[in-house]
Amino acid sequence: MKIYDREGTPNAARIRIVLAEKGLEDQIEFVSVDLIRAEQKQPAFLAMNPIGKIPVLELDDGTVISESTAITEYLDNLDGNPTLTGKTPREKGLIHMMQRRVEMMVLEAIDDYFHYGTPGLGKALRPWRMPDWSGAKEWGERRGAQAVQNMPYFNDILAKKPFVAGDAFSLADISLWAALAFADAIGLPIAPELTALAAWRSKVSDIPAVKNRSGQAILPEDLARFGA
Ligand SMILES: N[C@@H](CCC(=O)N[C@@H](CS)C(=O)NCC(=O)O)C(=O)O
Repeated sequence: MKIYDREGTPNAARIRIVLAEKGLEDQIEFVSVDLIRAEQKQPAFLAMNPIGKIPVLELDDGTVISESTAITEYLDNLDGNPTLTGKTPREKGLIHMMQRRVEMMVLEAIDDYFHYGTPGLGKALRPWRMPDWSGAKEWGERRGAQAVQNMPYFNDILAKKPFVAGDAFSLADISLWAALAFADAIGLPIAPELTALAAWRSKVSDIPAVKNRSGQAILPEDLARFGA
């Protein structure tokens, strides 16, 4: 199997955690995609994923699966023991719901802040993002504020439950961990009063599949290096 991604980005981190948790790392060939030079927007990549984003999983028979959640579902079910996306209908429903809340309330808002409120991946990608860039920065900043405003929701959940979707570590935790690591890297840390969220994050950071993984984004230094 091949995974097209760019190490250090939040969605690549999600899949790499899943691979480690499922013991599948040695079955994957990683292909690095040059996001700053917009390789993900070129015809060869768009033929695999018309959305123009990493990660993409390519199976040995040529089947292509994109979207981190879909890739996770595939990988999680390979051994017939889906520990990350739920075994029972109840578990599946709750994990799906909570992970989607994480994406909508935090991850996607942080992503918008990164791409519109900061230099993001550089100017080369702007034509694929918005035809007219005026007002983009303000909108991006509002999305960042929205992500920060939504963090207490997860703090309240984690004050009552050990993990985002209940008693067990799941895709919902992986998504929230990656979102918060990304947020931290671009200057949106967890507020000090959100103690349950911070405690949950340090607990999840100690899980072997997560340990020592950074949620760093592509930072201004990278852009400068690539002259973007
Ligand atoms: N919904 C997608 C989001 C993927 C995504 O946003 N990928 C980012 C990297 S973390 C990307 O490819 N960014 C490059 C771009 O937007 O051009 C998923 O869950 O896989």
